[in-house]
Amino acid sequence: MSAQSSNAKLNAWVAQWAKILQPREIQWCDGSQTEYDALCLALVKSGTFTKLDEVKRPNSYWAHSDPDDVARVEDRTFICSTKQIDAGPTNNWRAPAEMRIELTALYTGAMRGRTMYVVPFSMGPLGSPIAHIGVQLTDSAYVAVSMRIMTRIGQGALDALGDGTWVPCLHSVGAPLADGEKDSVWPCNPDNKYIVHFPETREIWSYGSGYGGNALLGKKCFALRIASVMARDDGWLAEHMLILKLTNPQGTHKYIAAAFPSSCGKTNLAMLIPTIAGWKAETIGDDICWMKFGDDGQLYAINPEAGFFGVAPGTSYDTNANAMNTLLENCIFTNTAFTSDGDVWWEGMTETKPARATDWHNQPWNPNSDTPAAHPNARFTAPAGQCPSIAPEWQDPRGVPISAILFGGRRRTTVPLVTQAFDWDHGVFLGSIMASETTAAAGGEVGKLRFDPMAMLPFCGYNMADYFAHWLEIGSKTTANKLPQIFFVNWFRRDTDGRFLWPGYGENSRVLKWIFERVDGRATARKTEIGYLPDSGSLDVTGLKVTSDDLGVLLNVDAAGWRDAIPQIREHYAKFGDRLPAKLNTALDSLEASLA
Ligand code: SAT
Ligand code: MN
Repeated sequence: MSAQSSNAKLNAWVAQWAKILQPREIQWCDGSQTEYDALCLALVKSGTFTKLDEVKRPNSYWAHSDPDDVARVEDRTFICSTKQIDAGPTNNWRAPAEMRIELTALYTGAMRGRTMYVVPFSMGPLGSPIAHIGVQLTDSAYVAVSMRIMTRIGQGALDALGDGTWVPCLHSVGAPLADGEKDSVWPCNPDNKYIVHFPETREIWSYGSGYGGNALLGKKCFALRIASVMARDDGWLAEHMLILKLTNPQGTHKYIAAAFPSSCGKTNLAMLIPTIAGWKAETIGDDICWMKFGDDGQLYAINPEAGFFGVAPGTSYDTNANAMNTLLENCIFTNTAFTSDGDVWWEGMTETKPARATDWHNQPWNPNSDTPAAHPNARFTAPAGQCPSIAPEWQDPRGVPISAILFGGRRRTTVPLVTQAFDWDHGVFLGSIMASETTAAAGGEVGKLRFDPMAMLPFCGYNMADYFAHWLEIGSKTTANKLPQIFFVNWFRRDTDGRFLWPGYGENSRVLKWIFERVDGRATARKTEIGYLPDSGSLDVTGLKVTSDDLGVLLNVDAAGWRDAIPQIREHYAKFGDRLPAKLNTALDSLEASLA
């Protein structure tokens, strides 16, 4: 059965693009299991998918991509606002009219020989006042089935849309097929990728890539870049944050949102198993958080997604048992290894490596091979509903009230384990000066320190200075006691030999406990130049194997390190010129003065 739309504008839009893209046929996706299974079967036939052993991992598939299509491409990502200044200094900008001409030329005939899938989807629970609808046109069946896991697709989304407006999302892998031409296993156009956003008209045009955030347009393109613009215009927040529910031994719970750059452990934190007795953590979302004000003046959050697109390498029963148990069935694995017994494997999954496997290049691999079996940005695509730690209210259309917001990056030095901001504005300041070492989630050098404010550097759809102003503005929309408290965290501190000082993973529950109790006004803290830090004794370290020297470093203000960072922060701020909110410069001046 194919989905049907009575939205005349939508039908006209689809027809208009079909004329340009010239697909062999058009398939409206209804989101049913039957449709999903048929598409997966077709992907097996075309060689894109290999079905995993039905007993070991039912209803699951392995895919390996083109080696030139393995991650987000930030240098090919564009914000096409009318004025360049509105894209800001951190985004690539191109004039919209020019970009439309350039891409329309590429889109012309781009779907020849292929099916165009029309994928209506809801970001957020169907009908939630916090949710929004998109429709993606794509010539990739891999993308269509992935969208079914990652979002709520099909007739339900069309019904929620009614005759309303949607975010149009165009996607082509840019690899038309001539008559009788054999398709490649991972069609794409590596030398011609475009991930384009038109913020003023809220449109997404993507071309040339079939991987992750480049192609599953509901995720970074819509839920962050376009949604951040919608949020600015309409007074809410669209953020690169996980959402976690934390319950104390007395049965009281709070919801926490936390921003970390890609591949810095959001999925692990979202599914963490506390090591401290009596505490319970549950998952609402692992990547994106949309927050709108409720009638009571509090910020309510939904996870706009319905699945996890998580980094596979490093995921194991030790590091993230809830993720491992989410992956038991109904999943797609991309760029992991495929084992000789019909399952998947990646570095860090098990201590013993499989004796034989097929690596992500589709080549024979064994433990003596000198290349990794899985690509460092290999991913699992898994339905959120099958995560053992998923909170019962994860699809509550009203969202969940957020009590605390965490900002964190990968920092070897300087940044303490946890710091509480003095107030909302100071928290925005801390978020704006966040920096992190780069990871394999995007093309480019790995391990390089860069400013990544609020973990939104690659995802903010407008001028980041205006984004800071919007955050400050949000803080003035309600009374201070209704705003989430803001914290700055760093699990990644190392000593000079590169050894991690903090064990991370489940032990991060100790930090979450301190945060929970700070929000309640119970845990004690000392006021420092950079914010409130845990008092000696107020961070629960019972049973923890961390030396007091290491703890000292983790909870110390490295005044010299911060002093050294000030010129870099000034340089970072200078990029924004006079668009930067004055409050942030004032906060930096007072930090500098206090450190002197
Ligand atoms: O953008 S992706 O979804 O491919 C991964 C990420 O960067 O978080
Ligand atoms: Mn992400």
